[in-house]
Amino acid sequence: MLAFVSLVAGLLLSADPLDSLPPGTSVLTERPLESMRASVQESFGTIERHNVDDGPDQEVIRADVVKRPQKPYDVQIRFPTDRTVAKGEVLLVRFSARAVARSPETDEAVLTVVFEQAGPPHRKSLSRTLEIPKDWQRFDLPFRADETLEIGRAQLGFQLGYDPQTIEIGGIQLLSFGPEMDLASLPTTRSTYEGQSPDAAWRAAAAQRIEEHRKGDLIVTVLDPSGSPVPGAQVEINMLRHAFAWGSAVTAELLTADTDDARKYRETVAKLFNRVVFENDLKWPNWERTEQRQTLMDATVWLEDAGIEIRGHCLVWPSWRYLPKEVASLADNPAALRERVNGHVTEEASALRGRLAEWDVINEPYTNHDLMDVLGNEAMVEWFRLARQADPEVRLFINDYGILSARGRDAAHQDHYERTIRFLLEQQAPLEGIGLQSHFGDDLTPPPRLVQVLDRFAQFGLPLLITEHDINIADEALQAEYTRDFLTAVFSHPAVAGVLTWGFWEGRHWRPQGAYFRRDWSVRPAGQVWLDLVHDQWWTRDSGATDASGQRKIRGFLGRYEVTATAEGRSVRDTVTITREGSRLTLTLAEPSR
Ligand code: 9MR
Repeated sequence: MLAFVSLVAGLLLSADPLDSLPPGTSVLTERPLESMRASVQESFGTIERHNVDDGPDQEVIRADVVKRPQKPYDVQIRFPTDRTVAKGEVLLVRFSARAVARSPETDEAVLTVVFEQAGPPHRKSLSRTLEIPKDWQRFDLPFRADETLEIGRAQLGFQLGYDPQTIEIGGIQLLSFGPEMDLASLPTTRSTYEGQSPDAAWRAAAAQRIEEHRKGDLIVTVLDPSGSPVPGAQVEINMLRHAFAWGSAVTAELLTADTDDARKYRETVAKLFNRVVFENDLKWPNWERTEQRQTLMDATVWLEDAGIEIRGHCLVWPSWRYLPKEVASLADNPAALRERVNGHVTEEASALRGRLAEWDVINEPYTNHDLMDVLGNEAMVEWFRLARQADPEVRLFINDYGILSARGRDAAHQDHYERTIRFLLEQQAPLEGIGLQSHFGDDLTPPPRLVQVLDRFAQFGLPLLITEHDINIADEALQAEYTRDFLTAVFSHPAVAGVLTWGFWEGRHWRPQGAYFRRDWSVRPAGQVWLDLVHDQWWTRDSGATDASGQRKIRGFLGRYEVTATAEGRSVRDTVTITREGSRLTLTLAEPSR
């Protein structure tokens, strides 16, 4: 019977080639709308069944959001599974949707589709945030189940709690194709973002800003031993190092270990990056493990020798769960707690004095504020002052997530960050830089929006740093495309001082599919984008002859250069830094030897 049904379904579906799917079994009840569970508080909007005459079904679901709740899942429809889903099974969510009304403020309509555990912690095998167009569009989202979940223990969810919007959803199916199915053979709706097209308007503006803010003029003058200009001298100008920080999170262990992977790891770090941040080694609980100090110090020495700057992450991550366990036991004793935290800031910052370029003094204060809840916000000011006393040269940063990511639409998070920065500056905390983490899922922020958010945080006149960039999506082509656009947009913004990716190798990455290099060290397309942009397109190499006045003039990316001039069989070489103000270098050829 089942085979017959899928055969008939297959025949019907094959009318449209886009529709054709291999035979699968439904994981939902026969009429999903009957088993639907809607959850929404009245103040946020309504969810109703609704009849349409041009939709995928006669009856669809209409969600009307009138006010943005705190979390997307505060407005949600769920469909419990009607059979057990086994780990490794290949599934496909298919549905159609249209936006009847878009957010008046952002002109967007979005929803997140999840396949997850039906109860806490709601672990997800699928989570996709999609932009919904004005007219009905069908979405196909194939995925593999990460775990076995008995009938009813998993659910398909549509989260709609974004800015005010009205979205209709119909034709909902969740099909299983068993474990053998090739995921890539199923239809997939790719994520898109505004500004993705090759002729999008923001590109020319970004290219112009890059030309203006990221380059400087260099005049090389070649003189003979008597001080006269030498026309026609051959001059080679080679970039050695970017002024802009291009970096990654690293682990002390792999910077010091004696394995093939560790050697490859170090080689890659030295080739790709001029700044790094320890992913975990400097966090307070890790720092307390003094038996690991030697590895950390060895890694630091290796980096110093390689000329790679180090940013410290992080002195205080103010949530009990990120602090050493016994710190929470001081929650009822503010004086002791304050002393313990202050003591730590002074101790760690002093121990690393002179070795770090930057410190994240505070990490993620929006979500993590247990310490401030007990000690007051003034405690943050104190941590900055103590860090400054302990290490007068290091640049002091604050760092948070959710500012540029997720379409740059988390207004509450952004507002809080702005308020916190303003508070610290008003209190004269020595805050010198603003970290924007930039972890992305598939809700990719349109590049023009990135620039808007960067403008907002540039108002303080402090350097902005992209501290933890990654794109955790399976679609490698899209990942590469967005890597290119993200790097271009942030490099074009004059307030941005650098970009660090949160790890680069799949063998050591918190989101392995986000890594530039696969486990076997083959490069993913996104990694190739980094190489092409940072080491080619934005890297200056010049070669040519001096003009009649003995000069060679170029415009090059800001950074350090090696310049070699050759004439009449003699060569002279020196280094120079190209700055925004423009630089000059005079090379004097030696007397010919007799
Ligand atoms: O990638 C880090 C992971 O290995 C750690 O287990 C985790 C907890 O210390 O922290 C991760 O890094 C986080 C960073 O410190 C702050 N921003 C979010 C990062 C990813 O969770």
